[in-house]
Amino acid sequence: MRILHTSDWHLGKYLENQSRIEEQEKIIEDIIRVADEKEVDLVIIAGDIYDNSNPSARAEKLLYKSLKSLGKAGERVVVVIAGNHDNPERLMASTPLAYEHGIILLGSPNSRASKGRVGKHEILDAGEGYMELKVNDEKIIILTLPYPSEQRLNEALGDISDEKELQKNYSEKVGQILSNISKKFRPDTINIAVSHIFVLGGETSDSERPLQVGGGLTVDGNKLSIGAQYIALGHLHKPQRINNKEVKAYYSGSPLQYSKSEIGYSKCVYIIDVKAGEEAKLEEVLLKNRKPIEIWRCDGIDEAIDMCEKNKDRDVWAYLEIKTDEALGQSKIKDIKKIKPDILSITPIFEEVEKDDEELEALKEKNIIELFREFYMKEKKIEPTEEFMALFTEIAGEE
Ligand SMILES: [Mn+2]
Repeated sequence: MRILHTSDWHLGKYLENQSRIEEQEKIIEDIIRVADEKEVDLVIIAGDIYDNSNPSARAEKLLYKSLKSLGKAGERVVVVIAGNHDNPERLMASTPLAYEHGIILLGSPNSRASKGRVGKHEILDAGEGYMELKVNDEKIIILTLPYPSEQRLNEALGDISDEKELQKNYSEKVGQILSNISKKFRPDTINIAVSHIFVLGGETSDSERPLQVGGGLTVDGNKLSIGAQYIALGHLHKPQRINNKEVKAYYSGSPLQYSKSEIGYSKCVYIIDVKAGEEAKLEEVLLKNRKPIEIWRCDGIDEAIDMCEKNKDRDVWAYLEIKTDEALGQSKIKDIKKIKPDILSITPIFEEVEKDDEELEALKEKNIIELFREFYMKEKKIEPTEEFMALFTEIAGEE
């Protein structure tokens, strides 16, 4: 069986108030072309389909159109799970229309597919967190763990009355669910899993919303050691294998650069060839970057205007950083954006005044109270009051 693994489409996402929907339309056309050319049997989209829980009509239309093309009138099966950006119920709402197109949508860890026809194929068995499919004469068991928020995780674990069970941490609970459902794996079937989780040690970028404030919802890679031939993951936007040699689990990454921290590498989808009882083979198919994000560093406003003139016909997004010793006026900013509307932001970089050794020595001599008094006078242009200084002294913990 040949599988295409993609994730983190983030349909409807904006970058610094600029819509990316046209780029998304094009990149998904590319992914559909890869699926066709490679004659893929099964497509997995591992979460973060939309960028937020209330997607625009245009984003929804793009998803439906894309899934329909990927399903190819039921010739292919498409499995979609929710990520932390998706609303699980919303994602599953089109289920009544989906099955005959070969599309299975799963929102929560305890969501289940329906047995029976899916496009031209069949779901032989299904329960919470797993399904057995018959795709063109091959049988495959897919464990499905859509984004497990702590609440959804506890719901999936069912009635936990035991205090000890409740005390288990996130990673242990995810491990427990995976190990439970992995009992469905059989030697005569292809055995894979799909989830949207953050595995410890993964390399992050600036466009993933942390799964939880403080980033507590991480899973130890060892918990994924469940006998799957391949685990298709979503959440991290850089394509990567998880940091565990025993487990064949990959993040496909997002198909587009969604932040400037994603400039230094290519985006891709994975094609996996897998048979029952054999090791899965993986191929990385690179995606074309039609509109890269760039950072332009310019020495002064004139050089910045020059840079925009030179690049105005190139299809790129640009962050503009301008070395300057004065604030940039609104009219200058307007001028720049007129030349190159795809400037994402303009940041003035004020040069640090170099301090000579003598000045540094003098600074060392001063205590924090004196330094604060000088700083205050420089900023406010007046002497701080005695009360104010007393308050600062108290906070600073000095005599
Ligand atoms: Mn994401």
